[in-house]
Amino acid sequence: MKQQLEAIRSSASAELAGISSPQELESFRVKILGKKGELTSILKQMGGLSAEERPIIGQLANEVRAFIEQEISERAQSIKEKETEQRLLSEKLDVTIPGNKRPLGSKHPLTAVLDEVKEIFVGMGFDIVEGPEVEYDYYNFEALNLPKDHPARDTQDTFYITDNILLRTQTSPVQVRTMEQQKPPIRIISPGRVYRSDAVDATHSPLFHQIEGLVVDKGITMADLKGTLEIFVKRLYGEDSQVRFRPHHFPFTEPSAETDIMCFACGGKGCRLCKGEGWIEILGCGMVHPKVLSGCGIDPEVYSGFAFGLGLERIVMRRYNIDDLRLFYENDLRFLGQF
Ligand code: 2U9
Repeated sequence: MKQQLEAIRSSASAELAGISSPQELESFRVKILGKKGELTSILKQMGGLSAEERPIIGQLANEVRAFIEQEISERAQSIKEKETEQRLLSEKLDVTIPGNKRPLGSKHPLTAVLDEVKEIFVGMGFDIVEGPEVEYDYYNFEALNLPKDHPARDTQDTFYITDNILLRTQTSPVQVRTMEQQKPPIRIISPGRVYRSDAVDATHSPLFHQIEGLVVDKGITMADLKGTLEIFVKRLYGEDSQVRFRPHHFPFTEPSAETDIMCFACGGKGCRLCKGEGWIEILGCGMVHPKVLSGCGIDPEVYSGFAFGLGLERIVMRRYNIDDLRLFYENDLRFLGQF
């Protein structure tokens, strides 16, 4: 029995030296010290020993057990250290390697110019108001003095959802809703998406953006309209810009005008950009029609107002010499990266 114990002790050391994983180590422990292990089965035979032999063998058995436990724990420790060392090696982080540069985005040109326009009007005391893109026929047409037989109301030009619900063709419904809810003075711009049933080409899109404005108060005149829009144009295009107002017709304003800016490419001489005109149209405007005011619950005998509207895409196309409207909606980074 003594020899058996000595043999276990000496073979344990050799066997442990070849063990390199915690799983192997556990199997080894079970093989020697477990319930059915080699050392345990020897201890079970101690009942057959004489009274003199039993304490000697018992002591040796305890020594061998303590030795093997110690060896196992040392081996466990060294396996753990090796593992940590390996992990540290494989997870080594070189903080001096340059990082992966994330390309910074930029504002879409429509957003950039819209932000400029907003800032100019906010600076003049206007509020920015938004409203639904799916509208009632009443807010989009009826309230704006567009009679039932007006060509804009044709299904060829407007996306109808039902007989009286449509995709707004202008942002004017926002102004109508504001007038219904708010007493003058009113000073607002309403930017947003509008929809027309147009086939897509370089200058047409079924979706585009408008910025409309409305001022209503006591004593508002055409002089306020001209002064406000002249300041706007000079802030957007530069203080040297020249502005002119041409008579025009809109059903919702009376009198109405179109506003032109002297061509910034040729200085009014006439060139390709202004098609030989010397002037470029940038927006439409007028004094709000008395029928529109009274329809919105505002007494035209007490109050008057002016309104204007501009197409954002056209402004941005001219600003950056963009010749195809479709580029705005394709999200091609080669295009967007230029702004
Ligand atoms: C209310 C009363 C009047 C808004 C106006 C224009 C003139 C105009 C066009 C510019 C280019 C539309 O995008 S475009 O095709 N708009 O010329 N818009 S006055 O007049 C209003 C709006 C609301 C209650």
